[in-house]
Amino acid sequence: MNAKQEIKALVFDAYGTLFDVHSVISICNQLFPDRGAALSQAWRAKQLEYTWLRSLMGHYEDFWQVTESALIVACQTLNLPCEPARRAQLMDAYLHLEPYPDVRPALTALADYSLAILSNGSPRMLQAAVASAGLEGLFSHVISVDEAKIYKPSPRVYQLASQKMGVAESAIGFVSSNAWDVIGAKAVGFWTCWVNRSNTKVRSSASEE
Ligand code: 2OP
Repeated sequence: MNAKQEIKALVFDAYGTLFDVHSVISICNQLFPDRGAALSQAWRAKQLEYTWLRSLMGHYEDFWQVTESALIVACQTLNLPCEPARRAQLMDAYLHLEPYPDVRPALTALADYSLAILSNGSPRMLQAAVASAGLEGLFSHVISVDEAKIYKPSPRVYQLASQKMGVAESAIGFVSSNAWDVIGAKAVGFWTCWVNRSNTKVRSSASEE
């Protein structure tokens, strides 16, 4: 069977795939002129690093706490003063991330499938982001890793989607812009779709070298 015949449910990653994590650049620039892009990059990199470290160490803290710790360290690294009032403003931006312009048309076109989100985000963060982007009602499930108390790419996270949706791994198509997330989903038997949002150049085979 091919993917089109077999896939019953489509499961989307949230941050970087549906929601643009770098939409925080404008508020970062307001607070730290001309440093917005650098802060956003450092913030996201630390955020992901901390999820992987926490999973390996077996010390789960939810994504809100991880995101705040990452912000503090990113600011320190860039020598940007980030007292509690500024920190609160920046953290609040994470609840109102902009959706990519293709998200609503794509989800609407795929409405014949069961659609879900599977994300590192805490339930409160995901609810806020979905509501702020006007995407409420489009998903049958919004699933947070918080139920498994471990981050992607742990197999337990992807299996959570299969369990919650009542759909076999082999009947799920997983969509993410994060290549490592796609690889994690593939490892448990999902069909996968990598959304190359950063226009990364890829070679399809060694023979092209
Ligand atoms: C997410 O789980 C990996 O940040 C990404 O939403």
